[in-house]
Amino acid sequence: MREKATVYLGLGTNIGDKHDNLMRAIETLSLALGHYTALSSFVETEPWGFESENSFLNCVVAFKTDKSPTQLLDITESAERQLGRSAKSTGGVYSDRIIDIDILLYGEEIVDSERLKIPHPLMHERSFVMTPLCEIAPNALHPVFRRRVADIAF
Ligand code: PH2
Ligand code: MG
Ligand code: MG
Repeated sequence: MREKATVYLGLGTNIGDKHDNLMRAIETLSLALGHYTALSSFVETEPWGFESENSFLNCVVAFKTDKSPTQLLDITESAERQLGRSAKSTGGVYSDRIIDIDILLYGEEIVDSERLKIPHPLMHERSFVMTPLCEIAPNALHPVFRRRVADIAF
């Protein structure tokens, strides 16, 4: 069995009851991963990378898990489907969504497969990720840049 890794997940929603969507996502993830070890504030953010009249509610949540990165991806995708997310955005074309769950960091591992890239390739460019991540994990290491989250966040 692999050692437990601390994983950071970025959650976002911009339609429906956003607070409820985040709470239900965290509950659904906890059923598969156990209770979270850290949870950021919920922050209201403007849509990044696309236009929408619907602002986002974002947060970052941490779990300790012995699931592999791909098992973790299965769990996050299944939670998205359970909460009613139908389509995934493809090729950087974003749309309104009930819930999006992205794997940001998996310990200090780097994963670069067709299906999964960790660290999340755009995380450092997104304040809706870096602000809540920095709140709960300022000392976590970004294994590609070899820098602490607090030193990358803006
Ligand atoms: N997610 C995106 C694209 N743009 N903007 C905000 N504010 N919050 C998000 O979670 C978000 C976004 C792609 O998943
Ligand atoms: Mg996303
Ligand atoms: Mg996603």
